[in-house]
This record gives sequence, structure tokens and C-alpha cells, in this order.
Amino acid sequence: MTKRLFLAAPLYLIGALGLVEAASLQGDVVDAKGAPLGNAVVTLQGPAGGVAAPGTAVMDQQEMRFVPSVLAVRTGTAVTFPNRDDIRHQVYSFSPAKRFELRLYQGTPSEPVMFDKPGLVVLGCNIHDWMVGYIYVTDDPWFAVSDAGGKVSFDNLPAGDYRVTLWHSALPDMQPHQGEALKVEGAAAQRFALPVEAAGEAEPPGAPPSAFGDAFKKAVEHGSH
Ligand SMILES: [Cu+2]
Repeated sequence: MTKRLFLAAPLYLIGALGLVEAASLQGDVVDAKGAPLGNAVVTLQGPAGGVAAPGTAVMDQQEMRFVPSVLAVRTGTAVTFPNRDDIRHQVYSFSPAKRFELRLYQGTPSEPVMFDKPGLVVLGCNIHDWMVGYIYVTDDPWFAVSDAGGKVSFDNLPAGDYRVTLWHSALPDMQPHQGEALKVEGAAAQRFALPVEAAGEAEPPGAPPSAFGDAFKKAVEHGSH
């Protein structure tokens, strides 16, 4: 009797692991011409399970730029804004998803900013007009920002069907785009195409002084995301 129970336990565990079969997804984000697109956001909605609660994230200011220039977070994430420069910044956003202002500061403000509504938040600095950054706040459980080579990767996804949403700051309407539905099993690979031109997407240090104003207007004119 005792022996039987002992044997039954491992069999049960094997069965349970089978139900939550883990899959992975390697993605290539490309622009209208098929060139790799960095700083694109890919978010996934899929089968329930395996998702961590929102935590914290960091948006640095370094050499008078936001680093990273695009940050994706789950709704409910607290973001800190450490200033690594030896001059002061005044970070703010007017975006409907989060209006806030961090008065002129050096170092790390004591209070992180809570991003509690999904949508696009365009960041600016009152002192340095060319500084523009983006925080993409999503309810989707899985998300990633593509690297300079357009790569995104997702590990430990539950196998199943996914809805894909894509975003990039160069999209003419700045709105998230619905991607093709996706079935993820084992080690999947997928190409994600966005109707934008990649040229100049890595904003040079000498971005035009109106960078924030342009980005903010574009985002506001086309809705609250
Ligand atoms: Cu600044």
C-alpha cells in the first residue's frame, strides 16, 4: 500500500507538467521594407497562467536622454526615474494614461511613479526639449521591446493561441496595431511586420528640439493610447 502511493505521486506530477507545457517564441520585428525594427513593443494575450504580478521598472536619464527610449510595463508597475546626469532634469507627461511631473531633481526621486492605466505615456523634460521617451503600459500578460536587431524573445509561455499587439513610435497614428493571431507550441518563431520606416528610429543625440512636442501631439491627436 505504502509503495503504491509512492509510485503514484511521480506519475501524477508528470501528468501535471504535461498540462502546462511550456513553449517559447523568437520574434523578428521588421519595418515596411523588411528591415529589422528596434524599440518596437510586442505584447501577447493568451492562455491563462504563468504570469508574474506587476513589479517595478526603471527609466534612467543618461547624457540627457531617456534610457531606454521605450519601456514596456504591465499596468500597475511602479517606475523609478533615476537621473544619472550631473545636471537636473524635470520629467513630466501630459498623456491621458499618466499625467505627472517630477520637479527639478538630481539623483533618484524618493517616490516611484505608479502606471496604473494602460496606454502610451510620452515623457518629456522641461529643461531639455529634445528629450523624449515612451512608457507603453499594457494589460497584456506578456510583452517585450525589440532590440536593435529587431529581436524579441518570450520564454515559458503556456502553449496555445495568442493575440498579438504591436507598437512603434514611428507609426503614423501612434496607435497599437493588431498583429496576426499566433499558435505557440514548442519553440516557435514569428516575423512581426509594422508599416513604418526604420530609418532614424534610433534617435540621434541631436534630435530636433521639438522631438517631445511632435511626439506628444501625434499621440494626443490620435487618442489616449
Ligand atoms: Cu532634462
